[in-house]
Amino acid sequence: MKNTVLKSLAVGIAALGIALLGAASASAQATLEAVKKRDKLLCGIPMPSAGFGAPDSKGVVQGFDADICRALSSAIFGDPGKVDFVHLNPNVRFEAVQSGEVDLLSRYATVTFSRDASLGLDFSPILFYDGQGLMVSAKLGVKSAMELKGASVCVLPGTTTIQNLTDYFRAKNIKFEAVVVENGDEWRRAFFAGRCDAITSDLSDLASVRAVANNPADFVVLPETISKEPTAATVRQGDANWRDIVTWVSYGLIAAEEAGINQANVDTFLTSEDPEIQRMLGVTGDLGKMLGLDNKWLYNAIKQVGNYEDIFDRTIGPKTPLGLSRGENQLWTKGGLLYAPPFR
Ligand SMILES: N[C@@H](CCC(=O)N[C@@H](CS)C(=O)NCC(=O)O)C(=O)O
Repeated sequence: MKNTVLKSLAVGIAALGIALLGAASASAQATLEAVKKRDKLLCGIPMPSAGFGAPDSKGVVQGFDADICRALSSAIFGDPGKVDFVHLNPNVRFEAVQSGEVDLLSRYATVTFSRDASLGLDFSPILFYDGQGLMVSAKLGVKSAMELKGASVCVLPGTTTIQNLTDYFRAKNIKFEAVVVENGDEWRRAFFAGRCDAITSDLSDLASVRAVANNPADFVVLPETISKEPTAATVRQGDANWRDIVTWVSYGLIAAEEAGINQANVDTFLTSEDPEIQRMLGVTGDLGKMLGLDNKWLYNAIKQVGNYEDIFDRTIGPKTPLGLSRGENQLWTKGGLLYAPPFR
């Protein structure tokens, strides 16, 4: 009798455990399910920002950040076009993730300890290694940040930039005046109109600002890099499956470049005898299914959007108006920092 009670209690507890596990994995799948049900990915990107996410003459948003979301859309839907882009000012971007207004911020934020530990956010692997710099008008004749004593500097609120600049200049005993401009467009305009002596942001962002100037040669980026700004995609904390999807699509773009698989040649790799390439492209194994996606998830992303290099070169690389070189954003095999774990 006693035994039977104990047994049924044990069965009951086990059933409860399984039910709880089910509930946990159901809520853990919430973002992917919501995205599939909506038939659209909601992708947070910067305010129109050349090279990262700005509409072209036909109104199609082009840029590195836009393409990261297109790659995700391909991995989820087999179609790069199922993305709605939401342009967000830096000071509202994290709330937009927390509230579910967007499914992610695409490569838009620097990974920092406090953002990770206190804002209910998680990050993908680093998609772009950057650092903060300063840009001035060439006519100012300034050659170094050390010459900016008493200068006014245009900054965007809700970014890492004001704190970095304050810390950097304090250590050097340089006083400056922060001119805080809420919106990206006005921030650029304020600088071009001479409302501040210098503008500060991530170096890639300064290249983007310079690229849209009437005459880019009128502006000079100073030689100092004053911080580390490793940028990544940002997701809500607590949805492990969604984070895995954003993580492995990011790694997949890098791993494809390392394997020599790009948008133009991906089909020739479908007959590759390399077991890792077979798994990556969904020829063998179930990697896609493990993420809740089709096994062709990464094949579709590469075929429809490209590998990391394709995206970089098309949007911000040496042949674009931003003219950025790969630098740290080169594969580890070529002296850079981009490294993807194995696909097995
Ligand atoms: N990486 C820094 C700076 C962020 C930042 O300023 N990002 C740029 C885009 S990469 C921006 O929003 N620029 C304003 C604009 O382009 O409109 C952070 O995460 O706080």
